[in-house]
Parts: sequence; structure tokens; C-alpha cells
Amino acid sequence: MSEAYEPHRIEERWRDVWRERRLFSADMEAAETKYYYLNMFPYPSGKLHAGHGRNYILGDAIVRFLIMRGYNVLNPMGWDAFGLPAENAAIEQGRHPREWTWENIAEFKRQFRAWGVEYDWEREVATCEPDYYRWTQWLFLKLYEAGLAYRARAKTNYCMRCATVLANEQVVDGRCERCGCVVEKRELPQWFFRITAYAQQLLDDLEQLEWPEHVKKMQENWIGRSEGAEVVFRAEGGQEIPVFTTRPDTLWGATFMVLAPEHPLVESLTSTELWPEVEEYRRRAAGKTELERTVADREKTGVFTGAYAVNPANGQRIPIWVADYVMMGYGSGAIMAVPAHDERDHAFALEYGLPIVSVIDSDRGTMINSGPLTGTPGEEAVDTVCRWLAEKGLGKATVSYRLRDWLISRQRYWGAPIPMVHCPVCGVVPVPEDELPVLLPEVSVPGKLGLSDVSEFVATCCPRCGGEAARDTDTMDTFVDSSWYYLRYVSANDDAQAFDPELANRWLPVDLYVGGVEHAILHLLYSRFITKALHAQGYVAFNEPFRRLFTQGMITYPAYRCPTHHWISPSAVGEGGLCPDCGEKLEVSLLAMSKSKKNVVSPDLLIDRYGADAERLYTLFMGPPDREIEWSEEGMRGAWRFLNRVWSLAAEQLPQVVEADSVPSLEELDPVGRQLLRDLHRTVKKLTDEFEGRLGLNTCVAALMEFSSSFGAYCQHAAADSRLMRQVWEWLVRMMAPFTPFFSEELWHRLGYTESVLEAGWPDYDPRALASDTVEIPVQIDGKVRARLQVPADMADDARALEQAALNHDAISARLEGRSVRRLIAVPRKMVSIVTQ
Ligand code: ANZ
Ligand code: ZN
Repeated sequence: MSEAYEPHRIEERWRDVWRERRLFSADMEAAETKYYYLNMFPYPSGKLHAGHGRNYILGDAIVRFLIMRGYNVLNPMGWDAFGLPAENAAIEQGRHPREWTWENIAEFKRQFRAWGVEYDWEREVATCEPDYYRWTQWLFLKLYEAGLAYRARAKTNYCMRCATVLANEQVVDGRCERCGCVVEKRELPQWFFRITAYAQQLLDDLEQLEWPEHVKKMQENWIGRSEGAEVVFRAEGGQEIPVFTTRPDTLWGATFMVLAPEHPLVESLTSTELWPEVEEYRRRAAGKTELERTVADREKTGVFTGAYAVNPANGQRIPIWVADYVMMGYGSGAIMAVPAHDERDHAFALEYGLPIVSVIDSDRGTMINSGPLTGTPGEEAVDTVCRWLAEKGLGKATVSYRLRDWLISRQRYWGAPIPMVHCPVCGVVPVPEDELPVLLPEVSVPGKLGLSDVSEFVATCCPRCGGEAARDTDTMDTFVDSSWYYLRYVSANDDAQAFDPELANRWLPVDLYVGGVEHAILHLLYSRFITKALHAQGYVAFNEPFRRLFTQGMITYPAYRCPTHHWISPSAVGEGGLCPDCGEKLEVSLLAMSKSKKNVVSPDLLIDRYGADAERLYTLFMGPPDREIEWSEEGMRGAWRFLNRVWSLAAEQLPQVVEADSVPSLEELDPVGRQLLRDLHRTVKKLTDEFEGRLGLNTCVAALMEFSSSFGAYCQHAAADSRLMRQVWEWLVRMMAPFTPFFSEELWHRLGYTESVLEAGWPDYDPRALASDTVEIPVQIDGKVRARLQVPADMADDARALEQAALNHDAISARLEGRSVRRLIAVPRKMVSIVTQ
């Protein structure tokens, strides 16, 4: 084995070996040692770039470790394949989105294979195929049966020119992203999932999850629980107007009320003279996004309705206004305004000259100007007012959530059709389960228009009365597709059910879920909700889908932007950082690699130049996997040089050690050999701990590099033991296998083995071999030796550690019972002396 390291000569054949030996197929029946590892499945668009490697290579390394460690690993992959980009690409290119999607999938698979990233491909799923979306439709029906799917009117973005509803992401500065038309808001009946029914459970169960704290915090904020009170105000016209407040203690300071423009009482409250103005205000508010309406320091606007209500606490007559800083979707859509203590109300009161009455002493927090409750101390105020409200029948303590129901309707072609029928006689009727899937109609230029334009699709018979009826023409948000795919993998090829409950209970929850933090809220919350809903209906025994979550950081790369137009690829940047097209000075910033910014590095080129193992190794080495980090070609070359060094060492050494067939014990080795063996065990321990713990794989690569260099030095040692060298090679190659699988397979083979290194198992370190040589330290109490400590050599130099070890020693602590230590002296490497009298 004297040839140079040439990755291309070794890589290809191992890809086939892994597949032939089915090394990545889980044994679904044997679940005792099961481990469900899951990477978030990708949206198959374009090509993979080096930044994507952060996720997939990390996952592959973990999975290879788990397999070697003896776990029965379920490691599936699939495609989140419905959605807008496919539809847009299809429109642009005049072809079917399915064709475009499967082309991308083929490309992704090729790139995974090139990286040596392997999955259990027998379980592949694609959400755009009828054998998958049939069960997404089934899920919809289950939610409908449980009262968790309902239809209600909601605002959509509508483009007149394109004659279609747009997703929020397609509206840029209030205009259609495609044609530039001003987007209209239209109210349409749409489907929702009642995720709010699970708000409290979604919050409570976060506690049992091994997820990054910041992700839990994001979910917590998104759910947005607020404790407060509901207080019922009465308008002079008799209408009851409940409000939600987190500050019931400020009730006496409520000097006016504000209703959201959409509040259903606005019409009946507004006086005839003021109606035109109110109506106009409502119309303008309808065109604004929620974000625009809630920006804190924005100028407050509003209109008076002409109506008054009575503050139930003090009987004061207070005006009722309409203003867009109050949202219909939160609390009750109406507020009691307390301008003395709420900033937004304060700004509003100043703008419209409304009275401001202070009811809380600003120094002590005590209630003032509050009738019978004046003088209540701050810390009791909220509870006292809630009790008072309940006694008077005016309100009660309550909880409010920011979380809204999930709007799942999309008026698009490329999605799962909602399995519902509208019958003029029977109303809304679900499609019977045995008639699923409701197939997407095959149309020649799909996408531009929604399903409502395909008349053959719309016309159907009512499943209940058999009369003429119309299909629902909405498709489901793609987040519905991805909210349950982790369940489908256990039964990917089952055409009788969405998933086998027994298998699901055996394999789930997912043991480790790895993906981008951009999914910290929606995807993860929706998946948790779906699992809980299925749990409540008895389909699954668990109520959380992902036990542990790991979010990998992004890889960044310089992005060049020409101030006059587009992004320029770093390789095209002209002399002196000028735009190659117009000569302008380019702006550079470090951004996450992305095709749209043209700052991507292609794995194809890297693999061509350095081989897949070097790219893998560098990707895992570049930094803590959960942190953002910049790609560096130099770092990439460093990884490649490291592999070259190990390769040449192997070329030199393997022929000499291949015959050695026993393992030396510590005692048989000289001090240099002992140190190396100790380092070997320590490196195994280090890697094992990282893989099973915090996943700091970058530190594992560093440990491997450090160990390899000690090993290189040992090989120069005159009395190097060939049995030790053989053991080092065996373990080193196995330890490197998760990181550099091709390289490791090749050396494993050259060590004389015929099976895959994955089948060789993970080395087991010996805890006894970890300790350095020990030193004996006598411990005296009042001048008499009472114990002898055996401590590792490095600890013997540390006086503080010796003192601690002495005090913790059983015999010593027993003797010290009830006595007080006056002096404690440790002499490094010599003794510890304790004086009690
Ligand atoms: C009186 C008051 C006095 C309030 C005070 C706050 C401070 P969080 O904490 O986010 O839950 N509010 C209630 N419903 C609203 C809606 N639909 N749109 C806009 N604002 C609404 O916010 C709760 C507070 O926000 C409530 O308590 C209410 O104002 C306002 F010194 O009531 B508060
Ligand atoms: Zn009917």
C-alpha cells in the first residue's frame, strides 16, 4: 500500500457495499435497541450546496456512530414536495410541477450518495404522491371528526390580474410578487385547525422535551399565555362588551373603550351620523397587515362611534372608539383603555384629548382613586380586584393566548386537496375514507389557477344524498403534509393505513430530530399539535413527537451585491471588488449560503477536488455544529492534508502490523506505549461522550487529529510495539468511520477485514485504562497516618485536589466525625496533614 491518497479510486465501491449489505435498514420488529434518528426532510428545489452539508453530514455521522454502537437505527428520508416554488417553476417553464419536483429529487439523491450520506431508502416518502397525501387527507378527516377542523371566513390576499389568492410571502410591499398589481384583501370561507384547543398542553409539555432552551422559549412566546381578567362592560344601548385585561387593578382608570375595527358590535354601536367615517376607517384598516398595526411607536389613529359604555367599577360614562391598534384575534377584540398606565392608550388619549386618570400610586404601586379598593397594596391588587369582580358578577380571572388557529386553506393547485364536498342539500360533507385519495386533477398547465378553475374536478356527487355537489377546491398548507411525516416512515409502504399504531408506539417518539432553527416555531408546533390530537383520539400512545431536538447552525459565505442590481457570485467578482457587469463597487456581507444570494459552494466541485471524506471532515470540524460559521477553503484543504498524513502513515505501517494478533496489556508496555494506549482509550471515551451527549463533533475531530499526531510520533519510537500499533489502527479507523466513511472502509479492508467497518462495532474503552499512573499519598491526622490515597499522577501535583480527596476518603471522614479541622496542609506528591486540636 504505497500509493498516494486518491479519494476517487476508493469511494465508489463502498457506496454499493453499504446498500448491498442493507446497513442502513432498520429491523422494525426488534425495538429493544431502537433509535429513531430523523433529519428534517427537505423541500426538493435546486441543488444542494456545502451549507446543506451541515445538516445531512452531521446526521450521517451520528447515524454511523449509532449503528456501530449497536443501535437498531431507523434513519429515513423523504421529500416535502408540495408547495409554491414547484408551482412557480412549473409556470415559468410550462411543465408539470411533479416533473420538476422529481428531477430535483433525483439530483438531491445523487448528491447525498456522493457525500456518503445514506438513508433507509426503502422508507422514502414524497408528500406530493397520492400514496402519501391520501393519508394527509385521512388526517384531515380525523381532525374534522374530532371537531378540530372547521370552516370560517378569513381574509386572503387576492391579485385581480392573476385572478388568484396569494400566500403572504408572495406579497411584497403590498403588491403581487408576480405581476406587481396592488393586492386586495378578500374575505373567503377557509379551513382552520383548532390548534388553540391545545394551547395550554403545548405550553406545559415543553418541559418534558430535551430541546434547546431558546427554541422552547420561542414556542412559549408564540403561544403567548397571559393571565388577567375578563371584565364585562355594558354599552348604553344594552350591548355587553367583554374585555380582556392583564391589569384588572387599573379598572377605575378606564376612561374610554376601544374596539377592533372588525369587532362585530361596531355596526350596531355606531351612530348614523358617524357611520360613514367609521366605515371608511374600517376599510382602510382591512388593508393593513397585523404587523403594520401592532408596531409600538406608530402614530395612533381611530374614530369615535358616538356610543358610550359604563365603567362597571365607578359608574362613569365612557366613550367607545374604534382603533386598529386593537386586534380582533386576541382576547375579546375590545379593550378598556387605561391611558394613565398603558402606553398605547396614553398615546391615543393624547391624540384625541381623552381623560387620563391615575389609579396606581407610581411609587408604591398601591391602588388610588379606586373607590372601595383604594389603598390595596400593589402585590395584592390584581387578586383583590378579581375577587371583587367575581362577587359583583362583573367578571372573572381568565387566561388568554396569543396563539391563533391554524389557517390551512390554500387556493393553489400543487397541494393536497381538502377532502370535503359542498352539497346544496346536506351542506358540508366529508369524503368517505374509502374514497380517498381525492386525486389532484391532471391538467396541462397547472399552477396558474387553483382547483376551482378545473370544472371536471369541482363537479361531483354528494356522498350523503347522491345529488349534484361541488368539491372543496382548497388545498392544504404544506405544513400539514410535514406535520405527520415522521409517523408515515414507520409504515411507508402500507396502503391500508396512515401508520401502524403498534409500530408507531414502538418507534416513536423520535429520539433525535435534527434540522434548522427556522422551523423552531411553525413546523415543530404543528407537529406537536397533530401528535397530541392523534394521541387524544387513541391513535398513538405518546403525546410528543420529538424527544430531543438539535438545531444546526448555518454556514456563511461572502455575498457580493451590486448596488445597481443583483447578487454576484464570488467567483465572478472583478478586479478590486468591482461588478463585472457595470463596474460599480460591490457591497460584501457574510450571509448564510443560499442560491438566491449566489454565495454557494458546490459540493460537486469540492468532492471532485478533495474527495467526499475531506469535505465531510471539514464540515464537521469547522465549528460547534449548532453555531453559525464561515466556510473557508483553507480549512477544507487542512482536512484534506490531515487525511493525506494518516493515509501515508497507514501506507507505511499497515504492512508491518497486519500480522499482529494479540492486544498488549498496560503492564507489558513501556511508559511511552502506556501513554499512547491511555490516549487511545481517552479518545474513544471523548468521542463516545460527545456522540451520546452534546454532539460537539468538532471537538471529536480535534481529538482525532491530536491523537493521530501522538501516534505518528510513537511510530518513530525505537521500541514501538507492533501489537499496540495494530490495536491503534483498528480503533482509529473505527473511530474515524462516522466522519470519513470511505477512507475508513478502505483502511479497514486493508487491515484484512472483509465486512464493513460499520459492522465491526464501536470500540469499548476501559475506564481503568483511562487513569494515568497512580501515586500513593499518606494522610495524617494529628501526626498519625490514618489512610493512604491512591491518586492519578497528575492529581498528585494538585494540592487542592489532594486536600479534597483526603477529606472525602471514608476512613478519614469517619475519624473526623464530630471534630473540627483546624489546619489542612497538602504537600504535592508527598502527604496530606490534618490538624484537629
Ligand atoms: C388595561 C391595561 C392597563 C392593560 C395597563 C395593560 C396595561 P398581553 O400582556 O400581551 O396579554 N389588550 C387586550 N386585548 C387586546 C387586543 N385584542 N388588541 C390589543 N390590545 C389588547 O396584553 C394584554 C393587554 O393588552 C390588556 O391589558 C389590554 O390592555 C390589551 F396598565 O388592559 B390592558
Ligand atoms: Zn347532499
